[in-house]
Formats: sequence, structure tokens, C-alpha cells
Amino acid sequence: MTGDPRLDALAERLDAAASSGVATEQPSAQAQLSLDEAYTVQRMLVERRLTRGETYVGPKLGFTSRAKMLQMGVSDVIVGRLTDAAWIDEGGVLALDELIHPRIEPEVAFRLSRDVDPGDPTLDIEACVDAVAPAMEVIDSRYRDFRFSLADVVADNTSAARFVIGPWSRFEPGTDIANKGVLLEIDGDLVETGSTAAILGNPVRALHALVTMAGRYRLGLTAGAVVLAGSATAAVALTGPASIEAHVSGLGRVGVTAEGSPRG
Ligand code: OOG
Ligand code: MG
Repeated sequence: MTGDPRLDALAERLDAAASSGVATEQPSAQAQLSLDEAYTVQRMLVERRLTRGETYVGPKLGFTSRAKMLQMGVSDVIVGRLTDAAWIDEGGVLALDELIHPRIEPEVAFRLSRDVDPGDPTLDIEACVDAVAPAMEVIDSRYRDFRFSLADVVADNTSAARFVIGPWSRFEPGTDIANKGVLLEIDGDLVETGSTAAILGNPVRALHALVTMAGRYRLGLTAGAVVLAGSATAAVALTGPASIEAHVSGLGRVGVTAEGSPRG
């Protein structure tokens, strides 16, 4: 609770939309939320899940590529929170009937090797990462028609719904992950292609953006945390059963099988 009934009510409404699979109205349709208020709603929304027994596993970045900014009509990097309940094992099943209007996107994931204090002026964030992996994120806006303002999507925990992480490779400062080809395939058809260079020029820049955002919005950066750097391509709607794979050159592949149909 924040003492601001508007923010409490929005966190509750977004939580109910995610559990029921019924989309809700954008808060910007009524009144503008500030970005700080939106991050407060996000924190309260995720706290509701933690109270129900979920565990925070790390942060995710959004809108780190132009492809995503253009697709969604927003142009600022955002950060959200991932929990264990959203983590699907590599090669596992994605149940679409738990989601409203899911979309999937290829990502790069990092793993933190130690606790990070984003306020430490001597911090070398790249030295706090020990592994990198190909990944996919399933996003599912809790808003009608998958439409939102920047503050709306921040409040909705940046549309975070599910994610899959492929095999980890060793990462150390200087490991070259810039300019790696990214492919997204659905049932063997190539649906999106891109490059890791689309992620802020180099996915390691997402780590630097994360430090700034985590400090400002009080996100935990603890040893073992997973960090999703943001999609390199536009996201693709999932409407029914499908076998989905993402490939990142030099990092390998990650797969998931979608079953059922979305509720929206
Ligand atoms: C917001 C989430 C953006 C990314 O990788 O850019 C994101 C959305 O597109 O609904 O996760
Ligand atoms: Mg994403």
C-alpha cells in the first residue's frame, strides 16, 4: 500500500487482469500517471505476487531496440521485474490459455555473478556478469488491444508474462556479443531476423542502462539474478499451438512449445 488509493487500485486491477485473463482499461484513458507513480504501481503489483509465494529472479529491460520502440510507439528504455513463476524451462510448454494476447520476442539474457550496488561509483557492471544466453520473452499486455502509454506499460510490469533461457555460455568483460545474428522461427518458418547490435548498439549497453534504472527505481541486482536485455526484433503474436525457436549466433538456440489458445 502507498497511501495513494489510485495507485493501490491500479495495482489490484492489473493483478486481477493477469489472473483472470481479461484485459483492462489503460489508466491513461482516465488520467495521466507520472513515470515515478507508474514504477510504484509496478513494485506493488509484483509485491502482491511475492506475497503469494513467487520469488523475484531479476530485472528485464524493454524498448532497448528501435524495432520495439517503433512497433509499440514509445521511445524510452523501461525496466520490469521477473519472477520464478514466469520462467519456463528450455524446451518446455507455454500454456497460451493462461494469457490474453501473448507475443514472443528473441532476447539475450545475462546472469549476475555477485550482488551489485547500482549507487557504487566504482562499479564495473560487465565484471559482475559471468554468463550470457539466448532467450525468449513472452509479453502479454494486461491492457485492451495491447495499447499503452509509457507510464501505462511501466505500471503493467512492462508486459512481462513468461520467459525461457537457453544454454548459458561463459561471459567475461570483452566477450564479443555485438553484431550476432538473431533469428526467430515459428514451426520452422523464419518470422523475424535481426542482430544483437539492434540492442542499444551492443547488448552490454543494456547492462549499463540497467544500473541507472535499477538505482532510480530500486530494483534488486543480486548474485544469480537473470537480466533480459530487451528484444532485438519486433514481437510476434502467438495465436495457437506452435513450436518456437530463437537462435543467436555464437550463443546457440532456445525453444518452447506453445499449447492451447489465448483467452483474449
Ligand atoms: C513492453 C515490453 C518491451 C522489450 O523487450 O522491448 C520489452 C511491450 O512491448 O509490451 O519487453
Ligand atoms: Mg522483452
